[in-house]
Amino acid sequence: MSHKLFHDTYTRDWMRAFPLGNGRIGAMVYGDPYKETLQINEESMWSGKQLKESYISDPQTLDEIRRLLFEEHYVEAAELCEKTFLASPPRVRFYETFGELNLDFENESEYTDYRKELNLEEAIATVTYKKGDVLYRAETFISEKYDCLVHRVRTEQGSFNCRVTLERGQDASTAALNGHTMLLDGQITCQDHPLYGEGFAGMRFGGQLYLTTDGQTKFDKKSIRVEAATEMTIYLAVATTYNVKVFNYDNTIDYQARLAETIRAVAAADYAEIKESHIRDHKQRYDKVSFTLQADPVEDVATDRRLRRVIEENADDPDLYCLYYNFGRYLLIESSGKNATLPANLQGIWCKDFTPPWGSDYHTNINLQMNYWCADNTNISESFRPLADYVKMLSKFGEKTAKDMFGARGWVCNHTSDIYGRTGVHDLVGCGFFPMAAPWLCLNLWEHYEFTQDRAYLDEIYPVLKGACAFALDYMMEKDGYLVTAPSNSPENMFYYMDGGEKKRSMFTYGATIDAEIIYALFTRTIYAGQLLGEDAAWLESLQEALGKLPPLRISQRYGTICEWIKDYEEAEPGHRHISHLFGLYPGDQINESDPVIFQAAKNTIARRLSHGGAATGWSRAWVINFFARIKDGRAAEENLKALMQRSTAENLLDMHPPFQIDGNFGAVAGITEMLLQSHLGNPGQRIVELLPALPPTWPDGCVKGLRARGGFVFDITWAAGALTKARVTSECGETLCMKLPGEGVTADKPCTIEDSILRMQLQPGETAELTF
Ligand code: FUC
Repeated sequence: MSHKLFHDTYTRDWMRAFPLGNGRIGAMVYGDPYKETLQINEESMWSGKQLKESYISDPQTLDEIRRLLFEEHYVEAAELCEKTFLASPPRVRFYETFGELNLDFENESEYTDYRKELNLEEAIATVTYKKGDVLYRAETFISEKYDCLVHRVRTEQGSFNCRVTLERGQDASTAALNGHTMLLDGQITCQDHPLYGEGFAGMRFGGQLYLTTDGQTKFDKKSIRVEAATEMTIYLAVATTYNVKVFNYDNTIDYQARLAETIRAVAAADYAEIKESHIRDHKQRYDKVSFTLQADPVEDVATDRRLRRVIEENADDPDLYCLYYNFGRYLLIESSGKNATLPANLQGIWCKDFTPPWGSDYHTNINLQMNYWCADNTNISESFRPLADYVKMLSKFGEKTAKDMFGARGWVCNHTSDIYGRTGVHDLVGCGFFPMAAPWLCLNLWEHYEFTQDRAYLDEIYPVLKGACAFALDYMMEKDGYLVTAPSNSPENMFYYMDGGEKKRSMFTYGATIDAEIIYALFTRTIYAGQLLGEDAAWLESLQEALGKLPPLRISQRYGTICEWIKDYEEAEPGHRHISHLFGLYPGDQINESDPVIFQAAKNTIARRLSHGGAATGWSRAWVINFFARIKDGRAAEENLKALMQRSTAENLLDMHPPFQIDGNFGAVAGITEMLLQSHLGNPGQRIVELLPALPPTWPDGCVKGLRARGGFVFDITWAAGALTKARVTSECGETLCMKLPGEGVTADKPCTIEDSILRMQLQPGETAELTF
């Protein structure tokens, strides 16, 4: 039930700072008792701009590449592809920091009684300490309603002096206009770079700070000095010239007027109301789920110390999982809910750098998709919206790429993108050539429908799904009687193969297993969607026909694992972090108990990867938790969750790839959810819900409220001594509930039928039923 992260010691380290957000604006609160820093982000602060990617691909070259691939001259095919298909410029630019709000307290006295806390229920960070007798208390939050950051410091038993500055380090200037107002104004410089393209002056941005205090204020060019104060409140508004509706910035946008308007509104409001509305808006989302594993949650031990106990002493701390879970949901609300218009990137919205790892961009060969695995099932569907809008928009850009590059219909994107609509092949063709990114993103879109059953939304996304199918149909080629993707890779692993008696290594191939799994999922969902909407009957037939020609899952003769590629190649890295060939196990559903042979091969696949050091990155470990949940091995799922804590979690509970990468946080929340409730079996029209499918022995008693199943059912589940005791289900949409029972002896307070351990119940929208086990 824990809802508070806290530290009682201070070290200046961004990976110990606490994140706040309102979807659009982010802040990391350091909690420094001398020079407090709030590192600020704004979701659209990206270098780059909308540009025309160039490549020299043409249909003849593609034919030649395919010929080389089908003759298994993979290295040669990759070389030709690198020369022709790689986009120029080959890389996307970066998401970057907005800057810092610094508060220099000019008091070097020793501090005592230190506590820095992040209250997840209220989305407020507080820092308290004493210097001598003077008690300092600071609180920070980011208001959705007023769309700005709010920071208040108060002292008791004495006053404080403080110098306030806005700093960015490059591309901006700051000016204090008077003792209350400070401005930051800037323009992102994009340097000339062979990988990122020509240099130019990019997006404009600005910040306006407004300060009130009961003390005296002075100002110089770049700072406001507050003296003899016992209270100081700062409001900070930030804005850029980015326009999400056109996927570009427009430097004619009057962002300064927007800043002035934001400050005018918040300055006129009452602090108590600003704070109350903030808490109310936040709780409305956050409170939808609660998760308890321990009757007496650990409240008095600092989060970093708890984590260290798990790491150093291998201690069991189930309540830390609850805190981690709550924190993960919180992160998605704060980075993609509320005022967000763009999806959460590799670091959500929290990024302190100008050139962050992997550009803090959108990686679409798993990372962006993983960010949203916990959106609907943990009942924060609203935070999915930015991804839906993003993919819809990206698909427009991807249509041109599909046509120009492949002469294909529909739309495509590859393994990285940005906020400017880049959809070509980036970085290197081995990993960068990943046209399955588009269908995979479409499956995220589809999942949102399955959970919400929102027909208007389905209408909206159906063309995007259709476009991804159209591309896949055109892209696949017939080879040995099967429809295969070519070129293809299994992100981002390599394999050995023989070419003319020589052993070679390649990432580039045709028909990687993941491609067929993604296309299987995409086509089956699109057929269902089309039928539901009564559209495209004949065309849906062609999808059905293509489904019959996809290569089947194969089992390795050597290892009994699922083959990662169309042939039983030896992996170059048997412990590779990507376990792409198990897409069909999770997030797909193609691999399940109905085929025990394949199911066993999937288990062998996980075992082989792990025995070779797999799951070494945070996100990979998070994926493995989901796999074990799907194979109903609660013990192994929990062991991997623990390993995630031990190896890939920082003292502020952010995921470490390493370095910080947020997908592991979100993937793990999805994994925990999957341990408690599954609803992927059956078919899109009638899913089967299963409660506590992978409960670990270390979680004998517990309760989770508010989890969402596909079909629009919200569950509160209670268990004791390792067995389900009660479930309360509310139907949101009036679908028929279909639920797999754990055993005999269930009673329900609403009419139902039970046949072959499957309970069926018809509920009206909004109606609730109680089940006792
Ligand atoms: C993929 C992964 C890496 C990293 C990067 C952002 O390419 O293979 O591990 O997560 O995305």
